[in-house]
Amino acid sequence: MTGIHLTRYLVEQEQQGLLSTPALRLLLETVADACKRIGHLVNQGELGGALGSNQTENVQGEVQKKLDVIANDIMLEAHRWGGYLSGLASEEMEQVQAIDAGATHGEYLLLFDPLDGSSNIDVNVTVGTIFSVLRIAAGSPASEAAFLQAGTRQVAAGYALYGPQTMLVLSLGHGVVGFTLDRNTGTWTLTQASMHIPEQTREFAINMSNQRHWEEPVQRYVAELLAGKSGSRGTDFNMRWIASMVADVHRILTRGGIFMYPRDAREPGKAGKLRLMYEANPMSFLVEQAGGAATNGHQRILDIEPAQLHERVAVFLGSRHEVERVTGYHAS
Ligand code: AHM
Ligand code: MG
Repeated sequence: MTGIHLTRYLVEQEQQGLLSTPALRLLLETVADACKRIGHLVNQGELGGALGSNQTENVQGEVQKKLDVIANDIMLEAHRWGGYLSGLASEEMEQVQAIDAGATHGEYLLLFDPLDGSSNIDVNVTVGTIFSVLRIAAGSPASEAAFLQAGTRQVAAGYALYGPQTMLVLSLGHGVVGFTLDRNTGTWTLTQASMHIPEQTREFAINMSNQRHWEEPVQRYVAELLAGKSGSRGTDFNMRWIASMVADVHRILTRGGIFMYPRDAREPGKAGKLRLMYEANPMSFLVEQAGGAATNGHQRILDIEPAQLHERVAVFLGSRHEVERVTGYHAS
């Protein structure tokens, strides 16, 4: 099946009854087109004049990079007249945005992180766009309340990766596939027909500089990984931390591993750093669809009933055995 283009893949999924409506196909193609444009700008770097920071902060109080804002605008503009969406929400916008496309009322909602890992843009390290698609009941207004659905209700999720290769990784709820952008033809070409995360791994990802702030279960788990052969696990573990969740998750979807961003004592009022609706949910959907697991240390991430659009969550995801082990430590 590899070698086919995104459009053909989506049409085939539709013919097999694996993609609910033609509108969803067109919506996903619009997302993919927008990602192509964002990827082009990232790739242009200094030549595109869009590197560096704005003088603005987003709703999370983080300084926005110019490309964060431009990527957000590209995604908004791409969907303004499509008619497939009822509303959009993003890391870079405090409020949800309803779409007024005249007589057409879309039946879907799109949540996205326009440029994940943006601290890496200026240093030419992989960043990406994460997205999640939900359904909205016909005729309902695209208010914030309409977006607050558990991750199990996602009808599609994925990310684009702007790295040595530009890729699009996607799940419609029947496995995970990967497309590579062919720069010669400008087409997303299927290169990974079935991405699968091995159950076992000897590789972990966590920002070790926060170690002193972690809770006891995470201390215990990481200590046994670091002890390696001489400790209770009896084997050595390797560590990677790219500081772009998309890139870390892509590695895990490719060769396995466990990714952790736990809650910690720096900001005890917050459940973690990463956002549930447009980072943890879509990534957990992909990871589960690839045979892995994703929890917040206590429960499956996809089962969390969100209370707020921008709420944060602790994240443990990747190879099933390791995620189950660290989750078990939270219970004991
Ligand atoms: P961003 O969406 O503002 O880029 O922040 C999210 C990113 C994740 O991609 C990554 O896993 C994490 O922040 C890295 O955080 P830290 O700098 O604390 O290691
Ligand atoms: Mg992000």
